[in-house]
Amino acid sequence: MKSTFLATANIALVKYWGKRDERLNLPTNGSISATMDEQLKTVTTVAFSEKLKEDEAWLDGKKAEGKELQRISEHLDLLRHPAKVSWKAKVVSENAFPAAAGFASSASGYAALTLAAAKALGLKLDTAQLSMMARRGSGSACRSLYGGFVEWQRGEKHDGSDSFALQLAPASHWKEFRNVIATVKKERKKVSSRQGMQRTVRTSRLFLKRLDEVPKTLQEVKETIREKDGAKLFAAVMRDSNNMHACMLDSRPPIIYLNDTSRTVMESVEALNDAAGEIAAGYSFDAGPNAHVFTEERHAEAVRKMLAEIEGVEGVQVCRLGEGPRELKKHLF
Ligand code: 2P0
Repeated sequence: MKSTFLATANIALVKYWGKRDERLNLPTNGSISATMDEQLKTVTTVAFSEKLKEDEAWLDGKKAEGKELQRISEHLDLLRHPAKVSWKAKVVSENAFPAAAGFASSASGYAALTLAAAKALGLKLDTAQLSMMARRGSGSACRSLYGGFVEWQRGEKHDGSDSFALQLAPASHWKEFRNVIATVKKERKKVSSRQGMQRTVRTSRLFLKRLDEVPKTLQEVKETIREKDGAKLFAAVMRDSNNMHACMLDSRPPIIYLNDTSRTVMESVEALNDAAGEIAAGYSFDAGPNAHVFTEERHAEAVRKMLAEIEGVEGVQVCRLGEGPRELKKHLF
């Protein structure tokens, strides 16, 4: 009745921003991501017991309460239901993300929670089914079920049964691929992705144009991954990130996640590409000012040095593609 899994974060190359069903976390469009290595990991132990009266969860040593605990409990209910049990659970989860980096841990968190809970309950589910379960906890979590490059299919059905992730290529396909992450000092209180997406879907007209574009971008990005064409991939990634942030700005009231440091990163990457005479790197930003600069091994050191010198950048780390989640024999309690 106890199981422990490790899962790692994923960063979208083509972004998920918008839901067509908020309860089921069904996206308005498909997305493609790169799963990161174990520098960005979450380890979660789940144990079900007849003796427990309530679910309890400890996240990075802090007891979860209120809405946070409720969200975890509701996720456990999704797994208890097919297992036909009502036992409560104890959950302990530790993030090994760089201190104060402020990375969203919901993708690796809900991936690890889903895998550990399903295993502890003895559920026999395939990876696509587990991906669908993880999606219910947090949309982007469905992509952390696999290593390497991953596509989350939008799906068409109202019940979400065709909206899950699949692997496009394992980490071994592109060993030279890197994500140089710059942690940027935050100044403003952020709008949650959940609220932000809702606002964009409801108020942005530009977003309708984005939805026309994304299927073409997905096709293009899949091809560049297959061919390991860095220049074309990085160009597409920058365009998609900028397009998503343009839709955020087009929302009412506007949502602004980027700051001066993020903009300096953008200009510096453009300058580095100009100097190299090729598109050696491409930036991407999520719901915050941190920068993900995708590149290949031969340019990674130059990108790292460049980012480290930018005012407002608090830390830089070079990540590789990860192999995906795995079960651990050593439990957290
Ligand atoms: C992504 N983001 O594709 C996009 C890009 C942020 C910007 O997925 O409401 O935490 O739990 O489904 O997955 C962040 O959203 O949102 C996200 P929910 P989630 O990675």
